[in-house]
Amino acid sequence: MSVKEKLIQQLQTKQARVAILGLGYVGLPLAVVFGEAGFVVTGIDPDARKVEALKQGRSYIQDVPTEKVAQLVQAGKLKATTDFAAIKDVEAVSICVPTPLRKTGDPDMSYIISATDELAKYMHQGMVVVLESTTYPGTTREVMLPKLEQSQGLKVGKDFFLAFSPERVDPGREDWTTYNTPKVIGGITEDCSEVAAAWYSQALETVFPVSSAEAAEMAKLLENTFRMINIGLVNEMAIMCERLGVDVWEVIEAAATKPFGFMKFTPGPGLGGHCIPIDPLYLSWKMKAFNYNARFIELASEINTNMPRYVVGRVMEALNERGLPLKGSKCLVLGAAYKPDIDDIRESPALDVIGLLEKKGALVSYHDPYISTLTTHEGKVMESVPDLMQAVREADCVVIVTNHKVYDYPAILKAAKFIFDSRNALGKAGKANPKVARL
Ligand code: SAJ
Repeated sequence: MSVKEKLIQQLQTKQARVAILGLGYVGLPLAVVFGEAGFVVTGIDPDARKVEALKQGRSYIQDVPTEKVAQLVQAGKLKATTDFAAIKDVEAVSICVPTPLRKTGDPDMSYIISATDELAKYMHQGMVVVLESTTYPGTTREVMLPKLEQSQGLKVGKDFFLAFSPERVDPGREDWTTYNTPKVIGGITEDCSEVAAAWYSQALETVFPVSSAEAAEMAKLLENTFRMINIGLVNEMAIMCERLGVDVWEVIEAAATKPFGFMKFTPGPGLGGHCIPIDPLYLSWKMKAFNYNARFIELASEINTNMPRYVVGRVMEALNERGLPLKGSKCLVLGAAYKPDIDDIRESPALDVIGLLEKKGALVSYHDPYISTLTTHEGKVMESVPDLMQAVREADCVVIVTNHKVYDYPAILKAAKFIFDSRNALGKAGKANPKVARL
């Protein structure tokens, strides 16, 4: 029996032991899904607090119920450690580590490199390794493969199998989960694709094999670049409609009645989160090495990055209309998270809006039911105002930045002196209302 056949058999009988490197919002749900499928899973993370929590059967990820973790730990299906040496006793490894951008806009590959260096120390014949972290096309083959082959003199596609499978986790979503979201997977060689797909199909509802790791890496970037560019387009539509004196929200609602060939996106104060603003820049960065300028990505990024400044300019104009200089005006920013109904502030445009308002001399406060405190880009620590309606009444301008569902918008509209609504949170009540201006 070849190494490949033996490994596939171990995977299909769930005898293969699994390790997940990186136990964040991608790795922990994946560890649970493999555990629930019947594998013995060892979660490995340098953060001892995460490891301790899991050992105690506790979840720290919103989407993973503690009961599930406790059950798997109890059944001996889920273990956790900070020690990468645990890899020497497993056959299947999935890497789910962060891939942020540096301040310079270059990819920060340090997490992938350190995880791969650790993994390389313990590589042995009969292993399958899958990278899930979003990255530029070529990472699996150019960065990971040499390290994994050189350390123990193993040959990919013969002694071990290496693939890429993009994570598609959308924190807080309940309809599409790690288990039922279709999973693209592509290997360094055909046999790598086959072995990796054989592993993942034991635990996930739908696996979609592609011919190479690069195809899988690129599929992920297409998914998120598609979103970033369309958000950029609709933001530019908002700017053009304002110049034309046309209501962009009405235009989008009308276009969205088209039952085919159109997908609705909505304008806003900018692009937040750790995926959409960042992933496409991995692609444009990589293309520079091929002397190719990814113009759509650059332009959309420019438009999206400028939206906080555009919103602050509109607030200044609106206050001016009411005889109020922005300088010295009390501005209450409503909603600081990067998107509605979550507690994540990473790359949130609210931080840019607050900083720009303060730079113009406005007296800025914020409220967000999910974000009790925040630190602005300028390093200022702010607390969410304790009494929302009092703050609304006292503000010269309420700037709706993130339209959380929990807000009582009719009450806010009634109590406010003036509102700039960057999300159409007020809906029809905000249209042609003298107390409201909107994107
Ligand atoms: N945004 C707009 N207008 C839109 C949609 C989004 O301004 O029409 C803004 C949001 O306010 C936010 C940013 O863009 O600031 C990103 O929003 P998002 O809805 O794309 O949410 P994310 O960043 O959580 O994206 C994730 C991604 N999931 C993965 O990468 C696995 C993305 O691929 C999903 O499509 C998205 O969730 C989703 O659909 O919820």
